[in-house]
Amino acid sequence: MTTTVKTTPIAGQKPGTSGLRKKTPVFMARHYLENFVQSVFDVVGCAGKTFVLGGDGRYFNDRAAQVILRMAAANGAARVIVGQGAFLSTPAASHLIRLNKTDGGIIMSASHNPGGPTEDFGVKFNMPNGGPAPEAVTEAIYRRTTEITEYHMVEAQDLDLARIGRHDLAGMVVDVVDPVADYAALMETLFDFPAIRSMFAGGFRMRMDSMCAITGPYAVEILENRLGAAQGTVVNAAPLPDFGGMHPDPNPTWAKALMDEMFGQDAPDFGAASDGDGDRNMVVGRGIYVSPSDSLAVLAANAHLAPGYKAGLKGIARSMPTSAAADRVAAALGIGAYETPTGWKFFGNLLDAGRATLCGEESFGTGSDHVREKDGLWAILLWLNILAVRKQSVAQILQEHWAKFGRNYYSRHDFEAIPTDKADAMMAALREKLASLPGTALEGLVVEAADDFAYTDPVDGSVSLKQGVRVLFAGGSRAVFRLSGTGTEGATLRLYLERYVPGPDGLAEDPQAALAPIIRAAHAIAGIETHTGRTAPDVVT
Ligand code: VG1
Ligand code: CO
Repeated sequence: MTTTVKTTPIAGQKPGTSGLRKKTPVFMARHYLENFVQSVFDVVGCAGKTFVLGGDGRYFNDRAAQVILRMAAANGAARVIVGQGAFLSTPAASHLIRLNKTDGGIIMSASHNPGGPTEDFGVKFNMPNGGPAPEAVTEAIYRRTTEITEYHMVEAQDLDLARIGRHDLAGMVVDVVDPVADYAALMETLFDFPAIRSMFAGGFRMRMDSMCAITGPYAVEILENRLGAAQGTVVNAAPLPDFGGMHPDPNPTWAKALMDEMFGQDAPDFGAASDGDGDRNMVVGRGIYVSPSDSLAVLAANAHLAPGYKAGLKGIARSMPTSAAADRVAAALGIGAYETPTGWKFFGNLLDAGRATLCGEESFGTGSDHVREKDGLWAILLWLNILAVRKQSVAQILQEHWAKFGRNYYSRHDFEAIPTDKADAMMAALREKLASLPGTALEGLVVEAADDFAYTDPVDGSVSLKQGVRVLFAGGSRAVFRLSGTGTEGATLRLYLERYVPGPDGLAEDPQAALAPIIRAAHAIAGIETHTGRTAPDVVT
């Protein structure tokens, strides 16, 4: 039986950089999840359609899945493909959407944000191409949340989502599938598994930290079972509703145990970590950290060594705050380089149009046209494939890369939980003075240009304004300022810093030292302390 429930709009259901994210109790409050999901169905249509559903297993994932299924049935969906236990990594969900030619999917995740009864939850809609809904769609969903009056729900018992196979929910087909199998099969088509297997057989050692999040089962199956990495290579491999209290954000701060191991005595050859929903990756060599911007550039320069990319790349896209290291590779390869706003949704058109093959963000996101999300394990496997072919260490590969292309020293400084009004005032003041900045000299640097990044999508012509303030210094250094669109508490200021050194001298400095004048100049220009009271960042990556 279908019931129609009267409701009223709930303020603040505006999707951010990647879906709607709120504190879990907010999502669990009466009508909250239901209003948003009904708004999605009202905008994208539901009757007769097939969707994919899964999430990263965080607290409330299981309950939310049952609610979404009951609503899909009530709205007339024909079929929903669900990962067993309502688990799917974000890239695996993207793959299932594409593989089964469905009408899209709903992913339950707040990604790299902590999970648990008092932490974060999130929901986002992905399109039939497997990618996050573009701004026009998320805007329409948001508008719908502001006018919603009712939602629909069938009355039924919970489905047993632990049982793989076909189920019926009030006439709607629910196919519960193994969350790993199709994804692992896709990886086998892209990478030289026999070569990686012989590398492991030859004694190559790896540490993979799944941070008690969704990639555990994927990493155990692919790295240990299929590629022969030693048992126990994957740690924190069981997904937990609160991520075991970890902050599943793979960076040197939150994946500290991995960093300690990789910089310690008897470090393995290669280390990696991934985030809550499995779309991010951090890569570490023995005694050397690989910045995500460098990782994108190295992967682009070496992708042809993997079977899935042996024909070469069509183009490389990066988000604006990501360093220009990948642009230098694109120039050397004679292929297109694209600069997009932050967030994977901006890569979708370039990938669909065949303009870009590889994409990346400085925030530990790398991916390709195999799906329409960034993909943590994919990046880790591409690194392994390159290591297996080149038979060099991560450190050697990085050093040769910098020797050839020069080095883009890079760092991101995050200032978290700033009162929103103060962060907004700082950005407004900065935007006010942009026009007056060119020509200003400070800290031995001269401002060459300053603007607020605007993007015109080359495929559909859509325009996105105010995507981050850029201060460009003579000589190719820059500082970028933007406010996070994924947080759930106050505002987070992201300060992105970059300096290019062509070499051969000066390629082996500590990034924070190499960037010191730019850091000081950025603080002075934006008046970070005056506006926010902060003198030092909370997280440095
Ligand atoms: C952050 C990152 C951005 C990434 C987004 C989603 O967004 O900076 O590059 O695409 O998270 O990643 P923001 O607006 O907070 O800077 V995930 O792994 O949380 O889906
Ligand atoms: Co993520």
